[in-house]
Amino acid sequence: MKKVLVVMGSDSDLKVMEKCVDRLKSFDIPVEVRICSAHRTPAVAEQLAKNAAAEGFGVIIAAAGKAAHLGGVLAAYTTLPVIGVPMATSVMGGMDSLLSIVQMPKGIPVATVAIDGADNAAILAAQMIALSDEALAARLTAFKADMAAEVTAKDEKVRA
Ligand code: RP5
Repeated sequence: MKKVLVVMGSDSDLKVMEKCVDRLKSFDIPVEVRICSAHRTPAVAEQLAKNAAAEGFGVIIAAAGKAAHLGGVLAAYTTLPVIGVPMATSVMGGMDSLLSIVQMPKGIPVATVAIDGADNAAILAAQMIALSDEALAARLTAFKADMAAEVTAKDEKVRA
């Protein structure tokens, strides 16, 4: 199975991104976590992205805050899909991160989830990997059925 590379700009992003890593692991997807900054360690970012496909990764998830260019820089050096996770920030609440990630120039997309959307980034990555993995696709189908059952149970409770 293809692996998922989870990169974040700072260890201060780890607390939020643990949800992403945990969700990927819950689907039995192999995951590697790295701290790498588009601005402080740009050469490392370049190498990570350039080597990712050859190292067996199928998707890259990039979390960053403020001037959040990490996902865009990684996407510049690979044809693997890159999912961006904007981190909430103290000054602008994460709108700075969101706009930095989502407003990519034509030709270099970064699939952007919600501010602090770590869980959805993992699920979207799993759906991408599942395109060529039937067993994982079945696990995703079961995951959706469980979510539906939870909502139905709550609906039945309020209607009782
Ligand atoms: C970004 O700036 C990081 O991704 C983090 O979200 C934010 C703060 O980073 P630190 O000051 O904690 O290194 O680069």
